[in-house]
Amino acid sequence: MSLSTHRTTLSKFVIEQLKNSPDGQELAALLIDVTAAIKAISAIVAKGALEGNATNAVGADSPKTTNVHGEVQGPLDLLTNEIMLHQCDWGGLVAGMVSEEMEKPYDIPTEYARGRYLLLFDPLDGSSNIDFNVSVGTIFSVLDHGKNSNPTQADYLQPGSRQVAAGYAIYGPATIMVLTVGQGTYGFTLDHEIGNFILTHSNLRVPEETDQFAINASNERFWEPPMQRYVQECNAGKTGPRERDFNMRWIASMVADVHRIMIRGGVFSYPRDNKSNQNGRLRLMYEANPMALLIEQAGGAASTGRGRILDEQPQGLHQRIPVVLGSRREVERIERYHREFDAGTDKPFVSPLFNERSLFRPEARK
Ligand code: AFP
Repeated sequence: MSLSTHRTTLSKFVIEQLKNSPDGQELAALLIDVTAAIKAISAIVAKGALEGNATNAVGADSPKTTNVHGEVQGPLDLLTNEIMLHQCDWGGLVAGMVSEEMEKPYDIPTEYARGRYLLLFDPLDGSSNIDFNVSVGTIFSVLDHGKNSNPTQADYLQPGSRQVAAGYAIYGPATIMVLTVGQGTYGFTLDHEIGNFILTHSNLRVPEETDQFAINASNERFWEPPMQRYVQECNAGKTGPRERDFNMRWIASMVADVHRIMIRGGVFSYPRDNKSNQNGRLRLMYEANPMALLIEQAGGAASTGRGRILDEQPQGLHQRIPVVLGSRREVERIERYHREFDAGTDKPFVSPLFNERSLFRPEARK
């Protein structure tokens, strides 16, 4: 066991990084509360089948609840949601919270003071993977409400560029928390022996060159032509226009896929499709926005395919958004393919299925 006194804990790090920002110490205190919630979630997730409620299995006879997206909520989705709410509602730091698991924003109980921040989160992302022990995570975003009063729904609908902090925790072989307060992206590993997150990944940088992409390839027939073009070119490898071989990885747990990209580079996409929801699967406010800020702060790029995710004006708390993020050059290439498709200059890549009358054409979508 190494108990070096020189290691930087997450608490020390955020207090230091925010010491010159107005209201920075309140934000640091909120991030420390979020960290406490993440430690509790990590402990519960690590118990696996040893603890009755540490599984997401919904028995055949158990009552099933669904969240606002129509997805079945398992016991762990609900428990981790409660942990996030109750670790963060009491300290006079937040004005309100929004969770993937709740249709409406959470109102701070009347007995507690209101703070100036809005906390938005997905308490257990990738939770459909939990029962076979694949990494899952928590994703969160912090917005500034600017006043210590109850927010309206409209107060939450701020573009991601206005986030004052964002982060994710990945519950894998190690529990790692990746955080930004707008001054770079940093990673902290939970030292279970002392119960502290320790700075282990200083100033993360997404590698620019990459040979990897991450996408649910079973949806290929539902994607727009520019995304099909990108993946077909990667799959063509050395013999195709990219003149090199690519690898594909898909864990189906966004935190795990994004964390790999943070470390190894690559591009992650859940693109626009015509399957069930034109905007893909991921939620803007508590999945795409925080990941986009973390990736940009690490030198990468995050786009809808047609524009910067962080510039999107949210229309709803649980709105979905197409996501393309990771190594900057690859994201820019995919944006270019979208531009060429929209301008009709990508003819060699347009199949008869996606011709001028295609439902995917911008004019047909109006
Ligand atoms: P769950 O939290 O319902 O498991 O969803 C996970 C997720 O939102 C995201 O973490 C993955 O990238 C994506 O869904 C996987 O989606 P597919 O099941 O379509 O591969």
